[in-house]
Amino acid sequence: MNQPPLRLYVDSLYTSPYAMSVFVTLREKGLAFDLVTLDLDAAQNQTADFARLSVTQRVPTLVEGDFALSESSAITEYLDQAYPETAVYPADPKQRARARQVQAWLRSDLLPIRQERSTLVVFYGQKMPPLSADAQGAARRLISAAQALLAGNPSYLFGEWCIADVDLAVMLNRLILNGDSVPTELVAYAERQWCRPSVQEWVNLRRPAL
Ligand SMILES: N[C@@H](CCC(=O)N[C@@H](CS)C(=O)NCC(=O)O)C(=O)O
Repeated sequence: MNQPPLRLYVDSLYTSPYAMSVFVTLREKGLAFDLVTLDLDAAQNQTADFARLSVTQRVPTLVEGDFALSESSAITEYLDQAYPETAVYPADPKQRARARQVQAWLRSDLLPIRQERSTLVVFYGQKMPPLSADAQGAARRLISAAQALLAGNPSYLFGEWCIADVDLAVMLNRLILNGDSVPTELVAYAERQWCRPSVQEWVNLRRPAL
């Protein structure tokens, strides 16, 4: 395929679930890209150059020629429109909208889980203390929403794999990989998403020691 050069900025620990979502999308679509890491602890995302590119000073940021875009779900939606050959969203408009709903919800809600089960659990095998009452409430909401979305235990949210499956599996794995209680059918669902080669590639990136 003749494509403009693509560059993806991600965090140097490879722990950003948002960067992972874009990385997996690029891999699923078979698009060549350069992966550039920024050390967020050293504030490399706050340099003037990156601020100009990203607007938000956050990773992930995708650069395609003279176009740069941040916000992971905006990037994955853009890539799906610009490079439609292999889709990462459902074709059906209602299912596609539902996939966007799941992505937006995972990014805007469940804050206590994101705070108390950072992705260091998922990508560095760290173990965190027991969940607070707030986080237990968020975990209950996550589990009941996931069970409703996955009623009948399908392999994927919408019949075929889509990028929202990866995002949901990361959120479930914040709990599962810490040893928190999650129903077995959701554990099996998360494991299924984790086996995907594009996901394994991100999981197995060589991470610096902390
Ligand atoms: N809603 C954003 C979240 C991006 C985000 O939170 N990025 C974090 C890394 S996980 C970041 O760049 N943090 C650095 C900072 O905010 O200074 C997305 O989906 O891309």
